[in-house]
Amino acid sequence: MNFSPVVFEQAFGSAAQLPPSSLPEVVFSGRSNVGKSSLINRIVGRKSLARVSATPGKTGTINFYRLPGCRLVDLPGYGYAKVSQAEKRRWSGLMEGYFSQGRRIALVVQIVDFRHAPTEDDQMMVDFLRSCGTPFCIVATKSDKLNRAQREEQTALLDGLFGGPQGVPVIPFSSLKGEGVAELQRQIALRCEEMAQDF
Ligand SMILES: Nc1nc2c(ncn2[C@@H]2O[C@H](COP(=O)(O)OP(=O)(O)OP(=O)(O)O)[C@@H](O)[C@H]2O)c(=O)[nH]1
Ligand SMILES: [Mg+2]
Repeated sequence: MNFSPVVFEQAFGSAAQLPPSSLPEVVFSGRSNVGKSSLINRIVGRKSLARVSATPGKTGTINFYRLPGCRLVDLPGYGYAKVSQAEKRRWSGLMEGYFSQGRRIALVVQIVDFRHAPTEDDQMMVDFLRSCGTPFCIVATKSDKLNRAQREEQTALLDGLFGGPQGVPVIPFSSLKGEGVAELQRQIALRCEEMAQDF
């Protein structure tokens, strides 16, 4: 699968605006500031396709990027404490809207911070993904910030929570260094090709 001919399509501020799925969708989910936009840029090999920010909560819309064989969907990050109740409601509306439309989701890339234990919100998101039976994988990003001992400890923690024989792939990742890029691209291509047969 070729990731370079990617184009930004549209940003949606409400779920009602979303067009029906006409391509398999690959969804990027994670808490605010975890590194979703950086990861998208890295897997498509573009420096600034998705906006990266030092201040959390920058991606407040559902953003669609189009590739020949799929759409990449950048969801707004969750769990940022400093947003208003109204913003939180808008976020829930967007997420519930997106996931309740029977969209053709090839893969959800659930992104967590490799340095920390998954937050309650991360765990809720994973429980939700499990309950709807959507294919997903876990990406542990910012791997470049861990030393070897921390890495071993965090790997054991994440494998215990999400991996194992019945579990999902847990992919160590670094947008800075490029670790995990090829493996994630492989997962995306695999799921999209499987789903493409149904379109
Ligand atoms: N060292 C390191 N820093 C990273 C990595 N990924 C992201 N960052 C930094 O983390 C911060 C947040 O990155 P974004 O990609 O904007 O995160 P986001 O999840 O899209 O954030 P929102 O859209 O605001 O929710 C930025 O300062 C990035 O430079 C990584 O793999 N390694
Ligand atoms: Mg973002």
